[in-house]
Amino acid sequence: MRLTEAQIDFFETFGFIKFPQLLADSVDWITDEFTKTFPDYEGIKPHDGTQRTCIARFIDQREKMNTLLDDPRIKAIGQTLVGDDFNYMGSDGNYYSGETGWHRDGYHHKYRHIKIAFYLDQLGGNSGALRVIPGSHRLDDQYGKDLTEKMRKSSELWGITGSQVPSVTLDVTPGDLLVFDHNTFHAAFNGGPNRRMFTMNLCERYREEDLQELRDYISGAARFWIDRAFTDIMMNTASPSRMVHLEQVMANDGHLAELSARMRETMPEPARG
Ligand SMILES: O=C(O)CCC(=O)C(=O)O
Repeated sequence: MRLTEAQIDFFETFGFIKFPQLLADSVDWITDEFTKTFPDYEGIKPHDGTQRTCIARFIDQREKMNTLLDDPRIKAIGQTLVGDDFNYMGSDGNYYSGETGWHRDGYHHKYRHIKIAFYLDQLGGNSGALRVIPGSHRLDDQYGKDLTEKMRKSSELWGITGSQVPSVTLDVTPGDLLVFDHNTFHAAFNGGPNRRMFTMNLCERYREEDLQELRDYISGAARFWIDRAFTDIMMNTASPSRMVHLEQVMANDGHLAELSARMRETMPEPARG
């Protein structure tokens, strides 16, 4: 499977795309695995609905979930949008509570980073569905620059709340996949205390001269107190074709354990996002 030219062009123009019911046949087992991952994860408090609960390396935790990285539909999204030899850049699993304000996940000029979001509840604009600002991934545009400066000041500048900022709301039914460029501004409003969602992040393979940039990105994972970018189970069960998507990060995460050790000394608990 490859995305169509129309899907690619839509993504490149607007910075996001929805695939309705692409994983409809897998929702039951994915939801079951999602639910089982939280109680099994050491060091995390049960979700009580007052704040976000987040597990990093989420699809890495259980062998069956690892196979999402081998799923032809996920690979087709990755291969079409970030190249045949794309890097898997980790995953997080969440019980969200309440709203998520407007933000970008990155500010990448050279390499495209994408997020694939799996929401496991039916959501609309009044119940925490993801909202995106079309075109906001275009950092080269004056539009993109204006948004960078202004998005956090919507009430001061425009007299409106975050939920009133013009955007597209991506209603979801479990089985849909939402894909967006990390540079795209996104948010969620009116969510309940237990929104279930996990992500997979993918990016273009970095060129040799930019590997320090990749290592700097990987450093960000230290806040989750993890020693390697991927779990042993994800790496040890990898087929040669999965390994294509792991190898560049595996070769560049040697500094993570030391950084994580430092984070453990200064943070009361691993980051929640
Ligand atoms: O669903 C949400 O609350 C926000 C998701 C989000 O910001 C993200 O995954 O980067």
